[in-house]
Amino acid sequence: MSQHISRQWALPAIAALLALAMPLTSMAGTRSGKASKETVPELSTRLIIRLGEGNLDAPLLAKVRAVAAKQGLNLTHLRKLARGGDVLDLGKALPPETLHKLAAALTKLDSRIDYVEPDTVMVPMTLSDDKHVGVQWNLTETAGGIRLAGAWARTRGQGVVVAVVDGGVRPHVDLADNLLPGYDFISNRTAARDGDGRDANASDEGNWYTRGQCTSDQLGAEDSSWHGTHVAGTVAALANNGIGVAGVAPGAKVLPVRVLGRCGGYTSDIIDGILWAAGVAVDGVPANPTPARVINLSLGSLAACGKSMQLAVNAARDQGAVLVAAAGNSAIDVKKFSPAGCAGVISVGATTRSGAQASYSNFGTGITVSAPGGDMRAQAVDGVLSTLNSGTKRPATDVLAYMQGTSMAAPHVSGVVALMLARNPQLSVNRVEDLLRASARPLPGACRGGCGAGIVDAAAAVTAAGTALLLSDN
Ligand SMILES: [Ca+2]
Ligand SMILES: [Ca+2]
Ligand SMILES: [Ca+2]
Repeated sequence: MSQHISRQWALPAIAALLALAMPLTSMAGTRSGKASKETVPELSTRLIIRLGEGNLDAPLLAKVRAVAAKQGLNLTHLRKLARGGDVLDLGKALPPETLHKLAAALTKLDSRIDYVEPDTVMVPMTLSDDKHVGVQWNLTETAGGIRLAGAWARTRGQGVVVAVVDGGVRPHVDLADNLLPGYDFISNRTAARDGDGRDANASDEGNWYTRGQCTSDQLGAEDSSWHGTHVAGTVAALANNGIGVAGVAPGAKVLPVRVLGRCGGYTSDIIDGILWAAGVAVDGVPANPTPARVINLSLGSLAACGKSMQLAVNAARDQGAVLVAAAGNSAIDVKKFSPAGCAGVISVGATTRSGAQASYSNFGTGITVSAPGGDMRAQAVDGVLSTLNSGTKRPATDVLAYMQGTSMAAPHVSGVVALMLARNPQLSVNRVEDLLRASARPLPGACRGGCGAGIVDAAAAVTAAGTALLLSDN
């Protein structure tokens, strides 16, 4: 298997995609080292309400509406959530602190109300998006890589579905054959850019925005990131096809679940996406014909895990899905972050090419394991290379590009979990986490504040999964 890996990265193979990327060379390096976006408080127009018992009936909704009206808000009921709770729209965007106060006041309004919480906006966990072409140190190098070759000798993830709950995907030539149809859960048509609410087409339509559209403090404009395509490529880009990159689990299939559009995505859409990915029925959406065993969440917000998100995580786990979340890029304790700070989620910190904790990575006892997220401050090739699109707004041509962030670290772990489950489909959600921790290797570089059990080790994890298989057979 290892000779196949080296052939995959031979120069002629890379040259094929380099040709596609040529028009982009003038952009190289221009967006490196930019401050992370997810630390900026995002505006939300929505609340989630959940009752301890019964349904949100018209009289209770009227009471809630009356409180909102006193603050000049025209509150409306948007829809029910898949596993209890309702989404309310306030008619206008409020800063997080205002929304929290309103939620707290509404929680106390009636004894039937279990809680009201902000429908927090989550964003991708990427730091930068420079476009270059080179080698995949993250999979192979001794210092910072995940020791993939030894795992591929046993499995490439055949038969496992990995949901990428993200911004949707582009049908990149080095990825398309591993993409399932998926679904688009973005309920806001402006954010979705596809002219409607939820639909069966999970294509990424571009998440570019102009100055002042997305944040309360009027930061600058952003080009489309094609983040979901990059994350999906790290999970399962095609291997041994003579072009581009290889994913961690090229035998697995990616289920694209689109939840992030312009300005990010609402928690209410993300939790419905998570539930659907795991095989839970969601109102108004056809049943998922290919439920995922692994759910990758390279997204988040600077907010502790909310009750609605925790309930969704619990329900997905009950379906047998392993949830893997980016720890976040704010260099703070992961417990202040969601969904990485939720219980029952495999929370992934980021490491560099030399195997040290990445300076931006969140940390803490809540980190399960670490994985390559890259650090592009010195040079772009120290980032994580994967599939991307060249379009600055609308999609254009297929390219490969380096990105960095815990967004890039999480799909390494999702891929490794897919390899483990292909090796041993009987592994429980808890057993996967135990084996991942036990098989991780210590960081060869520095870590402050907690990097979990170490850098995920694909070869050791797959071996551990196989050993568990032998034991369970006895
Ligand atoms: Ca749509
Ligand atoms: Ca769509
Ligand atoms: Ca390839």
